[in-house]
Amino acid sequence: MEQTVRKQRILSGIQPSGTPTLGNYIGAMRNWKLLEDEYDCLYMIADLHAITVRQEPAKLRQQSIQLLALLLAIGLDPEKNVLFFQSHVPQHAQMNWLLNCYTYMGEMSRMTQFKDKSAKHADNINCGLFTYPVLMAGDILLYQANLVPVGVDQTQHLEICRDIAARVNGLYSGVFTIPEGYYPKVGARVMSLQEPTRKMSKSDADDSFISILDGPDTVRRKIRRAVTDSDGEIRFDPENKPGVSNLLSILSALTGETIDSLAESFADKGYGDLKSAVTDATIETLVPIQTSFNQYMADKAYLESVYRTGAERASRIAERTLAKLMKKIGFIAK
Ligand code: AQP
Repeated sequence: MEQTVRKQRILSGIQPSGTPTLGNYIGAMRNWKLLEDEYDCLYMIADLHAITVRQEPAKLRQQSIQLLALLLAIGLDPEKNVLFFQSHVPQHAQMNWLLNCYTYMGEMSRMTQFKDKSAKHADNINCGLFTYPVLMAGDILLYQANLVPVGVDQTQHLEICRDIAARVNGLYSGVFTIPEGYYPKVGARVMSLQEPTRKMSKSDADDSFISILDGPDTVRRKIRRAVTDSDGEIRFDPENKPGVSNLLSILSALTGETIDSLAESFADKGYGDLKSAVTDATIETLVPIQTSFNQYMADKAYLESVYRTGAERASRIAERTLAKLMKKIGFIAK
């Protein structure tokens, strides 16, 4: 008799806190496409996470719908992948409360993203920013995800998710699958063009990142102005030459050539040559995505059908896990 083996499940997400950067694309989004046949994938637009930092309502709506169009534009098939808005699946907020009661203040206060973002938004250090990793843990655990494809900036959050899952399983056996991180080999941490010792972020100053929707002239200008150093030598040395190393990593991620072979072929060239190669590779990557993005944005009814179906499919899975945990904790079933 033929047996059907359930594919391993993947959950990942991205916040609509701006337009995705080349870092989001290389570190996370483009890998999602590579996984869609082998895994059972759910990709979420993490709008609940986005409000840990103040968002302008009209802009948040616009960025959210644009992000959905971008996920389609990078080639994600909405039949194979469940694409949804986090706020459309209420189980995320419910699970968040439950898991908050199984997470310690000390654990949260060690999170580097909390420290970074509190420093950046000193006027709005809210409780949501503090418990962001608990919401994220719930996102993953609700779907019993086996793998979570993310950039390395999320390693600490993923570890906390695993700790919380193990703790809950220790109290009430067999509730959650313990997930593993899935990191890209190249480009897991794309750095800012202006401050190459910090990661590239979509909510930072405009010149520090390339947005997926930047046109060729903007890409050219931003890469021309990217910070390098004054010794003029092209080699991969992130500690002493963070700007040049970042450009080499981006080029490697976009062209598929190894960093070593790129460093060798640029060894007797200047920074201008390296920058123009990075510019060409970036434009070549982004233009087809932008063309497809514009087509999806012109069809709002289609986008709506994708996110409605996505929320229904996600909700069905999430409800099973939520109900299981609530029963184990001791709540009376509805
Ligand atoms: N610079 C980066 N290099 C590689 N991967 C990155 N990711 C983010 N920045 C880089 C990965 O992108 C995915 C989605 O991230 P997110 O939007 O959920 O949150 P984030 O990590 O906080 O991304 P940003 O761009 O820095 O957003 P803001 O500015 O709003 O905080 C994740 O898998 C992340 O690892």
